[in-house]
Amino acid sequence: MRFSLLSFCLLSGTIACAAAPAAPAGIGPSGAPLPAAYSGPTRINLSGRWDFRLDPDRQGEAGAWFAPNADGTWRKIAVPGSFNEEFARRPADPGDPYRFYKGKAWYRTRFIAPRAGRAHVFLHFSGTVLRQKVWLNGHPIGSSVLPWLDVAYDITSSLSHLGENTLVVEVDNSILPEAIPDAKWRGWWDDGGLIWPVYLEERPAVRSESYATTTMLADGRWRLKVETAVHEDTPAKTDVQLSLTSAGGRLVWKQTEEAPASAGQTDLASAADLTGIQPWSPDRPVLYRLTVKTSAPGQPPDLASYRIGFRQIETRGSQILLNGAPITLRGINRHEFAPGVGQSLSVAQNRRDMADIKALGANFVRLAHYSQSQDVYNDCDELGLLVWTEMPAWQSSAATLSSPEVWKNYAQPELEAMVHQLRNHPSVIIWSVANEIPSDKPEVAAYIAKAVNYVHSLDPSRLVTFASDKREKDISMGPVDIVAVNEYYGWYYGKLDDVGPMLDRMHQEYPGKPILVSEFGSEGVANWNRDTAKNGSKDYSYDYQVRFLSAHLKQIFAPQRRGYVAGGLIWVYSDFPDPHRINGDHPDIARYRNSKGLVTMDRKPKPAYAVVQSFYRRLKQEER
Ligand code: ADA
Repeated sequence: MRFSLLSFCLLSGTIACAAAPAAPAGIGPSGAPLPAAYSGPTRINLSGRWDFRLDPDRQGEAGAWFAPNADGTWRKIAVPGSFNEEFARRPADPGDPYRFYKGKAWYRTRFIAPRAGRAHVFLHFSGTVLRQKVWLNGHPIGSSVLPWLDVAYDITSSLSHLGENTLVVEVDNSILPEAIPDAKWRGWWDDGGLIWPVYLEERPAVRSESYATTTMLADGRWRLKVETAVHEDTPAKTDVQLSLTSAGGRLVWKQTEEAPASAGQTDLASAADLTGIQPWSPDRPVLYRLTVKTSAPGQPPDLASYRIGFRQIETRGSQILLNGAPITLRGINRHEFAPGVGQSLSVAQNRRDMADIKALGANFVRLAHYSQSQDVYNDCDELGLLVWTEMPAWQSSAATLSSPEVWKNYAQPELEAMVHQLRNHPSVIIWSVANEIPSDKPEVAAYIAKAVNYVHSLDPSRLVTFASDKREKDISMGPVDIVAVNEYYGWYYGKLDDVGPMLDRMHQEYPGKPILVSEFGSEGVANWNRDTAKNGSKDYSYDYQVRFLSAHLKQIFAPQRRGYVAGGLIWVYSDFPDPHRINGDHPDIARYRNSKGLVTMDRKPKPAYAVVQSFYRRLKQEER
């Protein structure tokens, strides 16, 4: 069975997901269709209680657990969800067989297929940690090694329209030594499972398969470019009708393109110069709706509809320009995590988080360190939050990053899927290719150059960078658009006042590039008692968190640095469970969790929240 990659999907205006290369063989995007808003009800949600069993001895495949009637003891589990979260005893218990389980686990569900109406049925997994293999009715469907990304398979030929279908998925959350992420990964809790929704999407024989929308500002006018790929199972006379409407439903632009009658994929591009456009910005996040209707004789039209915004991001010397004007980025990092659900947050919880980040006075968020749920990007589009989004090369080793196999099977397909899945969100302005890697080594500099150039070739309209913790020792900054530094002066090393001078030195080294502080933060734990803390311990008090952030904000956003420091991103919005902090020299009160949040895990604001809020709001007012 053919494995398929989707590069984008939408339903009723909800951008859902996108492509994903599969299997270790390094298969590139096959150009499978993108789920879309149709004229009929074509999306079937497979969420619910599925059968589940662990496979600690890795016997499942040899024992044919994928067979529709495989016996053995299966228990029930929520999909979407994580098996580490669902079955773990809390709080973290090192003896817990589920909390720390790393390995294979099996999921099974049964469903009735839609009546045979459209030519193709695609099966989507919106997010898996870490890898998956899929069987339908006992037949192998495909596999994927791409975590936190949408993966889709064309299941048409294995699907039964007559009776029940049995879908079986093997998930493996063991960490591979050389993959992305690799064995160095300990940056956040590695909950395994089918963490985001699973659903079916029907598509006709002639359909559009990818959508890339670019907006460019030139001489006060907006140019819109829409690129689609039309797929025809067999040659057909095909029309692609594009239309753009305002939020109020007013028709702004319409154009029809003809695709040649030829089997397979044809790339189409349309462009228009438009007047009277309201640009998208954090202060006025104006959205339009683009509808792509692909029609061929004898089939219902293939209809995709999604929201776009007119905005341009670029650098000029050491400044970042949004829609032609310099912008100061008041930012914060965010993990997608909540207690009890791991990374499977509800749409409402994601929305609450993003609205709270907006209320903080921020105009910028780094979605660290992986592609988050599609609804998070939708929220950012709507609320007006600029986004830095990242591939999960978290502290990956030099060996991993310089391996041609890792590039072929993980890095390259992950970068490609990330760009294809998120490129129509106006909020996304920065692609990041790594976090805290050994960027003081030549082989890592070579990786950065390759990754940055590759992402630029996929999307020349956005900025590309990575988060470096090497500061002056970094030798990989040549190809990046922004010099991004993670710094923890006054926490892991140095003094609070060291930040500004380091930024000035970085500017001297890279006078032609904007600088962003991609992480800065200190822990804040309720009732931390400095007097009883061990000698030499860091200060985990709420007071110190306020002092730390005030000192860093003052230096990062100092008026005299505005010309070259484009902004900063606090580490982090909410506390989260952190495997780094299970053992080591962390005080008991800070074990298991990273407490650098401005809000606690259950979203209660710490004193630092109000301090940052008044700083960011003042900054915003000063800019007016
Ligand atoms: C790193 C890393 C983050 C976070 C932070 C910390 O720099 O990029 O993921 O874990 O440190 O709190 O130590």
